[in-house]
Amino acid sequence: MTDLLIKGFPKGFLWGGAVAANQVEGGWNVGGKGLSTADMAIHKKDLKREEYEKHYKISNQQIADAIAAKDASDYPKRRGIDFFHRYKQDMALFAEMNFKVLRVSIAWTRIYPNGIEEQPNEEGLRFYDELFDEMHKNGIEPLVTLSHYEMPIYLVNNYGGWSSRKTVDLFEKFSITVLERYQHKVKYWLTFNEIDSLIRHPFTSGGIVTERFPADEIESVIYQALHHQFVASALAVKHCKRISPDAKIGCMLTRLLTYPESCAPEDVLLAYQENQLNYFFSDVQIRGRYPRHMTRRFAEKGINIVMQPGDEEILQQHTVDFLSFSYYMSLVTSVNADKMDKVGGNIAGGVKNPYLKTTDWDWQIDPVGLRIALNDMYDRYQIPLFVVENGMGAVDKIDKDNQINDDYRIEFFRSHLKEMKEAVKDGVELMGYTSWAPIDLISASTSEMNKRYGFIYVDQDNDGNGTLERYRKKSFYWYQEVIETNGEYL
Ligand code: BGP
Repeated sequence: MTDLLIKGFPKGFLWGGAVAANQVEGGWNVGGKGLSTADMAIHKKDLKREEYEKHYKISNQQIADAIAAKDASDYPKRRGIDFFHRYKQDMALFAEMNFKVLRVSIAWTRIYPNGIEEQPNEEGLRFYDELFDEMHKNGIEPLVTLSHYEMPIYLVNNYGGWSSRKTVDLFEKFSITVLERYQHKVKYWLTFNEIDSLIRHPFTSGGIVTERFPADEIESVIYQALHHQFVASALAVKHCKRISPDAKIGCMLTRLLTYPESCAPEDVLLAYQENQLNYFFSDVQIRGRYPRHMTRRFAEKGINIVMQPGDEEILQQHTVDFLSFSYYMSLVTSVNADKMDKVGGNIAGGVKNPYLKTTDWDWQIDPVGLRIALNDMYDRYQIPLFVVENGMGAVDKIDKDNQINDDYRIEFFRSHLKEMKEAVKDGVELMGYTSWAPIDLISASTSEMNKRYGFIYVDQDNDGNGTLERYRKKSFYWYQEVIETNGEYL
């Protein structure tokens, strides 16, 4: 038995990084690209960092103003970090760090600018062809997310985004187009980024403008939209299996590990229920059905999911091959939360954990939580796992010689990777690890540039000033060595 003891990361472990089209590409109005929800995200400079919800929130007026705005100045996601033009240079840097995999997403609006066209936009398709070719040239395997926080604004304004069943059909068509086109270039696919996030930011994840629906119906609308994404995800799995039988396709969850604040059974039960709710999203995509506890939750909230005949079979028949997830923080809950100190986080806030430090953006740093989460997920599902986002946003200082000594970032990753390695030794089947993000990019929640995640510094400020030059941070060399030694050097 002891000869079966796992000593560390398996051979072929997929080390790399993760980005999303709308946060890096830029080129918002070139190559035939249509306007997306991400192009509506104005940088609200007057807001405090911790007011995440207000950063996300969008009104009819803001959408109209954004559509009328003809440049990128107030809309940082329109410019990204100009990856659209500089990806070759960036790929060389990723290769220098020894990347085996890079997670990217495909902007739906590059392929179908309004989501409804008969024929796909060849120029957009060609861009991703060239991007994937460049990855392969550098020995980097693409891991591709079909939907990462963007959709055509046309579908939002004409159909109500994911609240409409019609969006399922249009997304299915988009999925088939790209699965067919890239079948010989992409072996790893993800369906929806953080599918659970629809309940936290309905516009960013689902194209739902809340003021367009009666306030007392909005929760039902959101869960209906989520059902549509579950069905669309299952259909993408179905087509992936048909088109590329050897490819692997996974779902993607924001893993929000929640601890009870005390050992009072009421707190333990509450934490249990919050974890159960977090797993609802992966349960559907892995087990192929809604968990029974949701029936009670829906009934108590007066939510009635409308299913079309055949939906249950679709969910049942087309489950994913692996579970990928993001892990940034852990949470604490209590029945007495109202009276307790709180922490921020755009993902979720909650009660402050006195044992943990926080990032510059008040996210609780919990490496041991990653080991717990990995073990817990693997025990639950018994399918391979993939960490596809983990990292810390920080304010970096660049000195006059263009050096960035980001020891805090090295410490963040070192502590998390050590715990991840322990989980592998515990027996967890783990396919790979992609840091968020290997290069500085535009923040999903606040559209800031100064919230830096990368091993590579990008010379651009919150207002879009800068040369866009790339500089290697100290953490760049550290991660390079981690990959070179397959995680032995930590
Ligand atoms: C995840 C998203 C990413 C990413 C990350 C960090 O929820 O999938 O797109 O941005 O969070 O969040 P932020 O950019 O807001 O710091």
